[in-house]
Amino acid sequence: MTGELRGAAARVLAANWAGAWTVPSRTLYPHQWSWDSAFIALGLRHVAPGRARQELNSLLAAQWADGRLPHIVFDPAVPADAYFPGPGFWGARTSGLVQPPVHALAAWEVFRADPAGARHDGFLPAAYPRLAAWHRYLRDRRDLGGDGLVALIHPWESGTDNSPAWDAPLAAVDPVPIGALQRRDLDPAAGHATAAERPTDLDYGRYVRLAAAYRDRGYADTLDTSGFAVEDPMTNALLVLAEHAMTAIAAEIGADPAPHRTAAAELTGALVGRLYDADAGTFLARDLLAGRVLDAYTVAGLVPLAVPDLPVAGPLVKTALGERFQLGTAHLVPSYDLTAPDFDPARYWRGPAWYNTSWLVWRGLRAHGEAGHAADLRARMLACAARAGFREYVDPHTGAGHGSADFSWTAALVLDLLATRA
Ligand code: 2M8
Repeated sequence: MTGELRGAAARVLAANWAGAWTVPSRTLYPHQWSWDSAFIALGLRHVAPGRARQELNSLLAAQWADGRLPHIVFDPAVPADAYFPGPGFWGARTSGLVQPPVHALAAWEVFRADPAGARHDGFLPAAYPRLAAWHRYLRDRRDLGGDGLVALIHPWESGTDNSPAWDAPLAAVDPVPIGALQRRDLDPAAGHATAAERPTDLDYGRYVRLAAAYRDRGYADTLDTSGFAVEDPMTNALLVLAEHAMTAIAAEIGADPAPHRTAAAELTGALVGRLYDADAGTFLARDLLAGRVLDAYTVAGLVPLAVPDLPVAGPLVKTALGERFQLGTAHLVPSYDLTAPDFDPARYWRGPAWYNTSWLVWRGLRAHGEAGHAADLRARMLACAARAGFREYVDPHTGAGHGSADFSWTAALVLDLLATRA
């Protein structure tokens, strides 16, 4: 089975290769997405390390002068109306939003897969200053709460776009009228998703309102002009991992690792101090505008388990094993609390289980000495992919596949799991 699965996963990535990067899916997502490319590179490194470097390089080449890495880089060869909101909406060749910072981790792992090839290409010396500027943008410009954590100004920035955690802050946003939306994600002619699996029109109206407002104020990152501002535990945890990776990258290329070690420690302290809820046994996001904790149990609250030296790993594992996430029984790690009345097994980030967040929890289990649970989760992820194919996400109760087929990060992370035994 292993050889077949590996071959099938590599074929998905080959079919989705667009020349210098990989599209997340040929149907739903025809451009380059930021954190998708990082996960894709983590898998590609096992079958085509040169392509993995190209994947990251092409994203880094789209970096803005202020350091941000855009959440989507549009392919000029793709018709302008193939995805909404596309280049016409943004008036640029990229979106102006960002996504979680998985890139430095990916760059380091891509280097380790083929040090000779990477050294020959000058991969890390070229990537390092760009990654450092990216992290500086997040830490300086996006610390909207002034407490040392990154704030997100749009649900799309979280990667878990439709998370129930965002319902309360989104409720305050005036939606763009449905008639004005040109949703492409629901177009059946283009082989797209069913409405029951995607965000509602009301949510889309709010996403578009927030994105247009950010664009129209020239991407100014200020709390008082943001209609949405949240501190997300997953984004901040991933920045900790990214700074740990920068420590290793700096050492490899002869730069000073100390600032990255300091940044990782500071961010870990702020993450635990500000977003961990001991009573809940998980990390919870915070709404900066309303000054309240967003008390939805989501997978984003478990992902900090991937942070090394996390002082609260024990209770977090307990929460993952408990009734809300049912690690060891569920198929992968559900995106949302299985016991919540509004849990939905098929709708976007409101219940289904995804491979990237499950892979991060798997890494966390390994990092904190939970080898048995890690091996079990790995086996479940591989079994699901073997049965359902490389689907975008799965029903955590049945393992049935949902969303796009031949989804790139699913194939990539399966390759990574296959390359790692435990
Ligand atoms: C989903 O997000 C896009 C917007 O960025 C969409 O719904 O159209 C999310 O799952 C996000 O995490 C992912 O990066 C993107 C592409 O796979 O799709």
